[in-house]
Amino acid sequence: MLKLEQKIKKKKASIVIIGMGYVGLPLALAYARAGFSVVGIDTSKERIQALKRGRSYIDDVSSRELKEVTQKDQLLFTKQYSALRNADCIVICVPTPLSKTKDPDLTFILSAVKEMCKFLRRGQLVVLESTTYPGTTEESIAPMIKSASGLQSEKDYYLGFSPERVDPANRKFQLTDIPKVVGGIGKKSQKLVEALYMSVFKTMVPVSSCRSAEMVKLLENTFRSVNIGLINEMAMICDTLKIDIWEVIEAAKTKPFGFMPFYPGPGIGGHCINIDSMYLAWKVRLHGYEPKLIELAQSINDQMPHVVVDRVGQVLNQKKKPLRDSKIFILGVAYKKNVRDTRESPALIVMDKLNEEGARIAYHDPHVPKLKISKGFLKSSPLTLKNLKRHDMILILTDHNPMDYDAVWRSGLPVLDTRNAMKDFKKRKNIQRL
Ligand code: SAJ
Repeated sequence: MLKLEQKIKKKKASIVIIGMGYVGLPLALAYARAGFSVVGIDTSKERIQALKRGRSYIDDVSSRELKEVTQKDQLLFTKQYSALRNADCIVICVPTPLSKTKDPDLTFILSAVKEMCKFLRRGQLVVLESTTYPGTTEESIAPMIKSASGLQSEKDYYLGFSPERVDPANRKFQLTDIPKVVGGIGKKSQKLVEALYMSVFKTMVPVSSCRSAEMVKLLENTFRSVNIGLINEMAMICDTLKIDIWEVIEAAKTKPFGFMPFYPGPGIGGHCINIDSMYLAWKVRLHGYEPKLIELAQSINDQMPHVVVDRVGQVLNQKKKPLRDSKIFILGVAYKKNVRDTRESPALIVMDKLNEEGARIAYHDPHVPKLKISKGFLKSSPLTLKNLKRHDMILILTDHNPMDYDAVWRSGLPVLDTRNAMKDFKKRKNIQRL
């Protein structure tokens, strides 16, 4: 057994996690609570200061949990990459966004690897968790480390990939309950990556290579993007045929096999689903293959905010009101329910479009006290009957719960409910859905 493997198994291995975001911080906490000595590195001074004071800015990590491990010095935080000198295992959890031209943007990974190479030494294990296209670890990271440090993977140090499967605000699955897919650049690396994750995760899912592990994640999220595209198209088909898509989905999901429900909505937000399939499409195009289904789903999903704006116009029309100067109260602006993240939220597109059409918008979101849209900043407006009644209609874009949908119903205003958030209300004459 490799010396490092023994150290990991005895929890004597020191772990350094680069990137204290919604992936890295919960992972750092999990290792610290398992008894490892962990250092979290982040380039943000504010984040490091907050973490040192035991203040968590990640919903899935409470400040209490954080204080428990930082007080025992099991989990330390620093901006300094020099902390990597004493690391046995290094896990990279930095963002992989899209560039302005919708191509993969690996700048965060490459700058983390560049800094890491200044301190990388023989015998260390490096694992990348950031979602990226197949081939990144083997074709970009390993050669970059070789040229920057002279160290050869599998010989001088060990290298693997393990996709993050953190689902923000998902209370059903604890991080360490979620099976961990692990791939190594060679057999020794594979063994060490497995040993590292086996010390905190309940189930290992070893695959044959880093590129397989990279692809697993992209399949998982492209599966979602394409199925969301399908159900959004089904919603438009049912609207055309005057069929209730929501009733159809509820009935279809009674099939105990071969079906998985997805729900129509105002489009895909967040920093996973929308982006991951574009990473895959970009990579495979380099090899001369033009992915069709991925692109088509993307275009259907991108169309949804505009479908919503058209439907708002129809709802107002039914009341003989033009979109221009109508007052629209928007409920929920986060990209999905019960989160505060508004990155890529379809609500931002809907709100900008409504503004362009001359509508006057206000919003209420208990998780988003203020919001920046093209026209400037808006503050969350109180969800009170009095305030609602100042408007011409209500548009539900995110189905947070709890939320006072009763007040919405009592307002008597026309409601366009794009998430079926008010499905339990029996008297529905004012409520329309996608
Ligand atoms: N959405 C729909 N209809 C659906 C499902 C989602 O319109 O039926 C929309 C959501 O409102 C949101 C977007 O799509 O705007 C993405 O939603 P999501 O449920 O996929 O949530 P994410 O983006 O937070 O995805 C994460 C992913 N986790 C990781 O990448 C580790 C994904 O793999 C999870 O499956 C997903 O959470 C989850 O299941 O909640």
